[in-house]
Amino acid sequence: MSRRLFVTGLFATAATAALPVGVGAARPRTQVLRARPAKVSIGARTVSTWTYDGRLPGTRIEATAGGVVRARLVNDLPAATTVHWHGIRLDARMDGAPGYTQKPVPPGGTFDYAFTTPDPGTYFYHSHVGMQNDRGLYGPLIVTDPHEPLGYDQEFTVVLDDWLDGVIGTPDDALRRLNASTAHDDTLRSDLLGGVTAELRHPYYLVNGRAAETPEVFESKPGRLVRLRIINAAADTAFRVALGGHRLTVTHTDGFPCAPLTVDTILIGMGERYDVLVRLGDGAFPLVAEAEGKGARAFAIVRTSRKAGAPRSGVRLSELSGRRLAYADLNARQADRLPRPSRSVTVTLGMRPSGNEWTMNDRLAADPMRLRVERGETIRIVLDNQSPMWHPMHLHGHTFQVRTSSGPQGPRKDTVNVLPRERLNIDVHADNPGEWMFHCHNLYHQEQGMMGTLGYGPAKRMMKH
Ligand SMILES: [Cu+2]
Repeated sequence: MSRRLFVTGLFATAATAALPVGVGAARPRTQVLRARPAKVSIGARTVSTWTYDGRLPGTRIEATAGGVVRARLVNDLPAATTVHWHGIRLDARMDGAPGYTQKPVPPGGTFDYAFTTPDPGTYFYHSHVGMQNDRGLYGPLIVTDPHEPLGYDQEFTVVLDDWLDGVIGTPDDALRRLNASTAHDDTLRSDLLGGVTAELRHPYYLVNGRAAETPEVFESKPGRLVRLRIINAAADTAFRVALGGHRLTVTHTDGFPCAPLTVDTILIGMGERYDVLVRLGDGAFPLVAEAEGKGARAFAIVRTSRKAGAPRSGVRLSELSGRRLAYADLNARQADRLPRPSRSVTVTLGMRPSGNEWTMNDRLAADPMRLRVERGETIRIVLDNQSPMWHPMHLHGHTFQVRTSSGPQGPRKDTVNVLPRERLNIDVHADNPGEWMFHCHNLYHQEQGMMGTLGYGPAKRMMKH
């Protein structure tokens, strides 16, 4: 009896993965992602790095809600790799989690990803092997809604990144330097993030692969209502984002709609996404992403007038210190609110005395914390940060609801920033069987151990690789 139920469950998953459904879902073409070393211009200089197809960011992949993404990873790197589809509630076999859902693809190998994208929204894809995401191995993944309820005239994808590869060595070199010391750089501080905010200074901060000196220019017209899809693909940098002379109406958090709210600035952690609407004025406006606690910024220009002079990258913006979005301001729409949790588990975020080992329930990635759930239940995870740094915690395969109060409120998200000494509740509805990574999206913390799992049924052993 139970076996039959199990098989039925499997079939349901396979059918969902294989069949495009929804309005106008044509058979999609296969997107080839060739991971390869390349020299790319970040505007300020040319750097040697690892990319998808020699582009930075990788190609914008567009899908339709209910449709299917087919992507062939071709690995021309000198190292094994995978692609993770960040935020997508997909079939676990397609999640690109090395050691959990697939063996990393060796040099010269290929892997065919095919999965349904059930929920519209702003997502991204990136390598999930080692420090590769702090190279150029990332790109936007936009899932459009065939019944898009938002009216707007134009949209821009704004991918933020911190950059060191090919400038001060590789990210692997940077990780080795961090591991050789027990100290933290005390000068990287932000009150917003509760103290020391990052592991290291990146020499450049990028919008769509371009440094502030030679910025990306988004062209539009006065009076247009534009949708900015803001993605933080950085390894170690939270950004405070503002558009000079404008306020931002937040409409989505991590792909999911929220009750619209207008603010001056948003703080976006690694792995988070926000969609905002802006009615543009007449001129050339600075789009600033302040690298929080790092005394530097990513910068782009939104231009609606040919005549207006270009703003300088160092321009002071009052919006950056204006009203800032807080999680407590955000509410998922009624249809996306999760049922009441039936039980609660605590996940303690910690740091070992070495200063470069980060733990979940006192465990490191090599012998990870494994939360167990049963399909259909809703659990509350209490994220209890007893470490001295903030952590953007990301759960694969699910979008949880952040509970900032005891009521039904709170946004749907897949990545949430937890400040030092903070306890934050997230509710997870277990509707997507698999063994899922649950980790800090500070890539340095991830590689220093801050990686656990959330899985269905009895604990499984990791694959050897
Ligand atoms: Cu962390």
